[in-house]
Amino acid sequence: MSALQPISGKDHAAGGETYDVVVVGAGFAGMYMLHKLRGLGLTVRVYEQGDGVGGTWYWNRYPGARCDVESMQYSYSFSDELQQEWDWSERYAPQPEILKYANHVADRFKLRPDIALNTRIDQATFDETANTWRVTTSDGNTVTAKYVVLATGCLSNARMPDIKGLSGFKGKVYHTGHWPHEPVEFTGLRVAVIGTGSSGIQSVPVIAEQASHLTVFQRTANFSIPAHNAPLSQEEREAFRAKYPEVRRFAREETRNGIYTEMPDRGALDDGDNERRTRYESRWAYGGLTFMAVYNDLALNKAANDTASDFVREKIAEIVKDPQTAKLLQPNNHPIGTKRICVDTDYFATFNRPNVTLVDIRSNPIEEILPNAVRTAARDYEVDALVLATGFDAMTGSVAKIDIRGRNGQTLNQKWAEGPKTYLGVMSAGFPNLFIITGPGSPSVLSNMMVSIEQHVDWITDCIAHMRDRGFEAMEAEKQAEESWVAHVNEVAHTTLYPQANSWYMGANIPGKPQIFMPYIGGVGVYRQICNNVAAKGYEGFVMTAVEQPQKIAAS
Ligand code: NA7
Repeated sequence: MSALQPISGKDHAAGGETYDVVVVGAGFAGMYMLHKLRGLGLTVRVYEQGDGVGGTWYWNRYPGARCDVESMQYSYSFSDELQQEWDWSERYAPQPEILKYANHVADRFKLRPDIALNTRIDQATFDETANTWRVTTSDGNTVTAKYVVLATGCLSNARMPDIKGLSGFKGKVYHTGHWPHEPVEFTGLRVAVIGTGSSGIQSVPVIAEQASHLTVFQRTANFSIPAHNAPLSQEEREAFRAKYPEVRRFAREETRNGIYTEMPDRGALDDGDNERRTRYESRWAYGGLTFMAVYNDLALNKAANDTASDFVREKIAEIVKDPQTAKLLQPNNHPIGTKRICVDTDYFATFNRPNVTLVDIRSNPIEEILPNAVRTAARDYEVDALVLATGFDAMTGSVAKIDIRGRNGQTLNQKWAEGPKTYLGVMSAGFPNLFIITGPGSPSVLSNMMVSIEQHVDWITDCIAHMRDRGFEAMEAEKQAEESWVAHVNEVAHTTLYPQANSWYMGANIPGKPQIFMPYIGGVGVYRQICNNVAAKGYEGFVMTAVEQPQKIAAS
């Protein structure tokens, strides 16, 4: 008999329900995890703090929010019926359409009955005697589960900047990562956007069309490539669908970032100036994240990277009419691609509008927010509304908000005080039966998240089935395996240019956060192979334990 029979019912000791698995978060990771675990016949409860499914696409509903991976690829591949029947309207779907897709998936696979909305998980404590987790929800209930899966998302913990006077601002204050569900109207208002990462870059052109005046406060100029977004025709969709088997296989197995694209076979310095320029022009005209795939050494070799960085800087100077504004918009403190490259629609051209002003807060920092203005060292800018596009406590922020206690009462926050430590990004030693989807130490945010989510969910499902079939009660990463993996993740990161940027990949956007390169940069295909090999070797680097058999008493 398997050790893990489907269980559900009252746990009298805890006073709450008992499940095989508790999943935290009902974004794309949590929903697929639920679907797969149901396939094993397990009882699952998903807890979601929002009042709807969709995770990051539920919260990030700021003007202009859309995906930076093409929608035909930023979508589930696990169900061919789903990928054949869903019609994406544009090359890069806007946020409302992605949220609609998430809701469609929830309905189509009848996921909702097992998802508790408006419920935050506050605490999870491992019971070493029972090999189970006691999970406490924000409404004060405690449930018990053999496994907990953290599907909490990597960019889900919006970060409010610590700016003096912010709470005393008299107008409306919005954070792009926590946008209200009610319509927001900027018509006739003087608006400030603080922050020029992806969220700022996507929202600025849209807000500029509504506001009477828009002031953009920029601390760091970012590289952005035009999306060249456009409606998808039925023929384009059909053509793409016809090649789905190969697209999906290639994205999973052969790529670094989970995006089906041409693989570069040469370095930037292998071409002369004219040939290089032609290639960059052609990728610029194509648009999007795959700009970095022109050459195979842009993330590795500074001289190679400089050629791409210079090209984009020149493009900015061509687009922006005022030379001083153009200069400020040209990124100059990090190699292109070492902060997540942005994908925009008319971002740089927006600064040619008479109602848009760019303020460089690197040379003139914001000193405080007054009730009606943003005060920099140089002057005050009167505004009626503030948009904070200041990003997230990425990768670890949402996990850190839960009080997770593993063996010997150690908290995950204590263990990760000097930076996240995981084995393969899926488990942390000392926290048995606790899985993380797209956690630090996995390709995660460096990839098409859909590809990485599906890979982790499939791997975790296989792992739980393996344990069930062999009667294992607990699974845990070995400390030694974890240490080697953490060292490997770090070592690979430092063979690239990525650590040269003060990015959220490094935790550098959060004061006091340890600066460790968090995602695994070895590539999606390579990583998948490593995970598959680990599983094939009986989950090498993990310890699995069976329940202790009662001692037989010798018959007298
Ligand atoms: P990002 O990429 O972290 O961008 C945040 C921006 O806000 C960035 O320009 C920051 O400047 C700026 N920032 C942060 N704190 C402050 C303060 N206190 N004062 C002024 N400016 C500040 O977040 P996004 O939401 O745009 O994008 C996150 C990801 O979502 C993106 O990569 C895509 O994958 C989707 P800094 O660079 O730190 O100088």
